[in-house]
Amino acid sequence: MKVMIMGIDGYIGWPLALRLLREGHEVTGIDNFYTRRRVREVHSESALPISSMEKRIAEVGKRGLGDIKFFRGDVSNSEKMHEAIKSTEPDAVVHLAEQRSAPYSMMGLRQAKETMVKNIVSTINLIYEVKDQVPDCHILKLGTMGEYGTPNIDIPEGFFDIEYRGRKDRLPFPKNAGSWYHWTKVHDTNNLMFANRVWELSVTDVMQGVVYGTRTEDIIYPALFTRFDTDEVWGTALNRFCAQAVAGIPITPYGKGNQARGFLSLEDSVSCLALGIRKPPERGEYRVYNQFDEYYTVNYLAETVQQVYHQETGKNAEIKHIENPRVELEDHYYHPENQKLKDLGYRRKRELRQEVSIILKDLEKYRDRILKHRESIIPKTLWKA
Ligand code: USQ
Repeated sequence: MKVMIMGIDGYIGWPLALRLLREGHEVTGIDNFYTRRRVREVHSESALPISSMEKRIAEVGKRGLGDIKFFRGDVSNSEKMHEAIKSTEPDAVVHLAEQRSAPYSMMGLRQAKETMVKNIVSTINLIYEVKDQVPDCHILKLGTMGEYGTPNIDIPEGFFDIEYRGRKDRLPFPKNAGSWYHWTKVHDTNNLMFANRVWELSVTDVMQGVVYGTRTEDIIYPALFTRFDTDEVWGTALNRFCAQAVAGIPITPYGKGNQARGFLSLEDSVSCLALGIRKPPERGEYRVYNQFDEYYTVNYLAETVQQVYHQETGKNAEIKHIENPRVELEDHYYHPENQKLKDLGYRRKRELRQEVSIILKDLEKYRDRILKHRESIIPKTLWKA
């Protein structure tokens, strides 16, 4: 299949490209290096060193892993989007090219607007290009589990059956996001559902949990590393906890730390996306998966990192609860479903502790890079500011 990855330079985009090449797909990528720039702005960098896209592609070619065609450009620019789709005519497009940080979107009006425009416009650009040029193309769009929020009832996969005043219907599950970023994903979902209804586009809307890990089966040596962020804006919970342990600074559950989220490893994320490509929806179908492996509380993850770190090194990592910079429930019911991917054939590859051990070992070699940017790890972005 001809697959285009929007956001090929990102944490998930790059390993997905490696996986799709190995599975024999023709891979095209587009990226404007937005995340690299924005991470530099918060005085941080990827803890694992990554080379330029040119060098990455050359490395892949040299090792005989395949050819990647690359477009440099911003997908919220409709001309760039048009050009990329026109010259590629993909069978499937994976859209990972959105501003992905909740804290970034909460910094102020400029960042909130930027997140709204980049995210919603890139998806509407893609919808129109697919409708006009490649109507049979499968759109696989990265949404987020955070679209649902933390309701006091079970979370189904996209839709649920409801009875109200004696009548029944099957409706989209109510959304209740916790940042401007997460709301943009809700708006994307609405737009994709509508595009599917009107033009019968084939869509997979992936409600993904928080991803962790340094490796996939394809990242077998450092020249193939994907980025790994540790700062308060671009780093995510478990990855940050591992970096904090390795750097000898306290692990930071926010508030009480009883807040739960769905999590999955980078390997599982890439496997699931590749599975979604291999097994597309029916023509004209809109399908939703909840893409996570297990749900955990932040405290459980902090303690797991502490225990694994002690086992591996004999050293103690400190856990220090800090005031929650976000507005979120810290004690709540959480029970999302994730049956659909299992039905398609998804099975987790490694246990949480094994994965944490791999992350810790990888980061140990780059401890100095984490420490160099230690100021950027402490939360400064406050939801209420
Ligand atoms: N948290 C801590 N300590 C930290 C960092 C985070 O306790 O040092 C807590 C947060 O308060 C939150 C939870 O961990 O309750 C998750 O936060 P996160 O920063 O790991 O993830 P989040 O901001 O929700 O966003 C990330 C990705 C985003 C993706 C989302 C999936 O950045 O792109 O959509 O995970 S989900 O969380 O399921 O919505």
